[in-house]
Amino acid sequence: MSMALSDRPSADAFEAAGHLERMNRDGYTIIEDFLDPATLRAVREGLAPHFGTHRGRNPFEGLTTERVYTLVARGKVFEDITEDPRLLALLDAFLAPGYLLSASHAICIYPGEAQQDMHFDDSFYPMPRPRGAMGVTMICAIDDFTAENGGTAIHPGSHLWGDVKAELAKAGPPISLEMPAGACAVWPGTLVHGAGANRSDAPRRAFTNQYCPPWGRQQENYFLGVPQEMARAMSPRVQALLGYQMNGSIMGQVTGRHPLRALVEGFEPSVAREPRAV
Ligand SMILES: O=C(O)CCC(=O)C(=O)O
Repeated sequence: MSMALSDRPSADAFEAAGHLERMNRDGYTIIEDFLDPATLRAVREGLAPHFGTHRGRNPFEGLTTERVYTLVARGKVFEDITEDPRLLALLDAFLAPGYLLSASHAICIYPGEAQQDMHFDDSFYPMPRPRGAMGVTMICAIDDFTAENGGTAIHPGSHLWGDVKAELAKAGPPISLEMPAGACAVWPGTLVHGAGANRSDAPRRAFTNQYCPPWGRQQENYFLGVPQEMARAMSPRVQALLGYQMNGSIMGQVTGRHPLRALVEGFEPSVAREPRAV
């Protein structure tokens, strides 16, 4: 189920300034009413068939945690959230125009899971810290986040840290991100955090979208992961967020043409038709 156009959230009544102030000062902000009850229900229903089939493959994914990747292509509700105007208003302040969706997945932390290693989400862009954010993360609670069930462990203010290892060694314990189901937290990719340990007797479900600069490599390869017929049916903004856009006049071209041409029905790369050396 997806929202009717008229019910879609708008950025008009959204107080971006307060959120941006908190992101800059504390390294994160919480949008309490991010999902209305109908959208939260649609998210739960959309994810139900995917949960319960596997576990993470290493301690970072979480050996008692389940992840469902490429969420943006798993339902209209996830597409709509990916281009939510309130979220885009915050992204606009941190990332250059033409920013991309880098990762989109659901995370279910089962009881007994240990705390994930502390990390920051744009660490794979190897520019020294302290620095501005190269990415922005949104994590949305599908179940209430509590200190017991794995609410994300975060170090407020750590987005300003230089040497993360040295700072972690002298930092006190992290705080737990506690928020109700349907709320989301947004932070610059420099915030030091990790999924919390789940000491409760119920799973903690969430989903997260990460965004990166227009010149950055995305974590997920959406050209291969999202079938072209699905991408063709997405909104122009979501197509652009997946990478069907140019950055300047060169980056993103497909054999010298705009990448949106690759979404035209029947598209075949020109090299498939043209002479080829032996
Ligand atoms: O699930 C969470 O609370 C955070 C997960 C996380 O930070 C990650 O997997 O990179």
